Amino acid sequence: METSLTMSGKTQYYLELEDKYSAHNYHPIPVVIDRGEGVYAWDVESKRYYDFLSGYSALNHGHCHPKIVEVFTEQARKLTLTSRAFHNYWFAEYARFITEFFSYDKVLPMNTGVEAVETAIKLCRKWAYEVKGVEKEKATIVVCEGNFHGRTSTVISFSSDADAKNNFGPFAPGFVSIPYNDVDALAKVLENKSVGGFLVEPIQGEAGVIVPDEGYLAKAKQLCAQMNVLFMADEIQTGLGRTGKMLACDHENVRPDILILGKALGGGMMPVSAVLADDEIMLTIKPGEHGSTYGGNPIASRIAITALQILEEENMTQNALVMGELLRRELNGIHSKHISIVRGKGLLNAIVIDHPEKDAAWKLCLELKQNGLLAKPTHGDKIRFAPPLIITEGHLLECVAIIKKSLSCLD
Ligand code: IF1
Repeated sequence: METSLTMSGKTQYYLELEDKYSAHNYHPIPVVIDRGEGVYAWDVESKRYYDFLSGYSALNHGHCHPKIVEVFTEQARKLTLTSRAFHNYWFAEYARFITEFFSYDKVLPMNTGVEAVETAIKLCRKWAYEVKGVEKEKATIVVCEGNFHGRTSTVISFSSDADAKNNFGPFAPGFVSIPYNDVDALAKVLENKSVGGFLVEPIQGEAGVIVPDEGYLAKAKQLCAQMNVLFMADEIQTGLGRTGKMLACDHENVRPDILILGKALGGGMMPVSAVLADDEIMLTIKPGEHGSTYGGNPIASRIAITALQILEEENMTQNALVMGELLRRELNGIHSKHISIVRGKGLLNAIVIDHPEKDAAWKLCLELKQNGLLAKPTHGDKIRFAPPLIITEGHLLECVAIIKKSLSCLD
C-alpha cells in the first residue's frame, strides 16, 4: 500500500500502525523490514542490514533462498493442502526422505516448534504408560532450568522464566526441573521410576546460548538408556547445521530417542516442524489420537526436503563450523572492556555485555542497527549473534568491523 509519507516517515508510520492495531507481545528493535535476500535485509527506507538473528535460527539458509522459493511457488500453484484426511504424495516422499536423512523409523509432521515439543511430550507419556509400564497419570518428564521449548500453556508450565509464565497458570503437572549441565542431578532424578523422558536443548538458546560441558549430552543419554528413559533432544534452534554439525547432538555422537526439529526445516518460509522416533515409540499413537490441520501438507513437505538437501549441497554446516570459529576469534580479538564473554558453537553465538547501564545491550543493538547490522538482546545483557549459515568470510569480517565500531557507543 503506497503512502504519501516521506521516506524518513515510513518507518514511523508502520511502527505506529503496528502499535495501534497489534498486541504488544514483543518489544522489537525499531526497524521495519521490507525485503530479504541471503544474509541481507532492507528496511522501508531502503537501508541494508546484515541479519544477525536469522529469524531466531529459522533463516539458516538465508532470506528467500531461490531454490526454496522455487518449490514453494511451484507447489503453491498445484496443491497446497489436503489435510491428513486424505493422502498427498509429497508427504509420503518427505516422510521417507527425512526418516532416511536422520535414520529414524518414522516422522510425525507438525507446524510450529512448540507443537512438535507438545507432540514429543504426548509420545513420551504414551510410551511411558504403554511400553515402560509407568502407573497411569503418574508419568513425569525431566526438564532443565533455563529451558525454552515454546509458549503453549503446557510448555510454559515447566519454564523457569517468570516472564514466560507469570499469571498464565494453573500449570500442567508431570514435570521435574533440574539444573542444566548437571549429570549428577539427572542421575538422582532418574532413580524415580515414573520418569518417562528427559527433554533438553543441546545448547540453551533463549537462556543466552549456554553451551554445556563436553560430554554432558553423551553422559545424559547414557543415564537415560540405563534407566529406560527417553532422551528427547529439542533441536528446533540448534539443529539443521546451526552449531556446525547437522544436529548439535552430533558433536557428541548422541542419537536422541525422540528428535524434535523446527524453524529452519521450513526454510525460513513457513512453519514446518517434525518429531522423529523409532516404531516402539512412534506407533504408541494410533489413528485419530493426534494431528494437525496443516501437518504434512505438500508445500511443507517439499520445502523441508529442499531445505535439508541444500543444507548439504551448499555445505552450510561446515561453513557454520568455520565461520563460527572465525566470528568468536574476531570478537575476542576486539578485546572490548564491554564484552565479558563470547560463547557459542558454530553460528549460534552470544556476547555478554558488561556495563553499568542495565539497558546497555539494547543501546548497543540500536547502534548496530544504525551501522547496518540487526541483532537483539536476550535476557537483558546478552546479545545473540546468529547469522544465516551461508555467510562468507568477507561478510563476517565486515560485521565484526560494524560490531567493533558500535561498541564505542558504550564508552
Ligand atoms: C519467541 C530463541 C526463544 C526454541 C526451542 C522450541 C521453540 C523455540 C529451543 C518453539 C522458539 C523462538 C520463539 C520466539 C523467540 C525464539 C527463541 F531462543 F530462538 F530466541 F524464545 F527462546 N524450542 N524459539 O528456541 O518454536 O513454536 O516458536 O516455532 O517465542 O519469542 P516455535
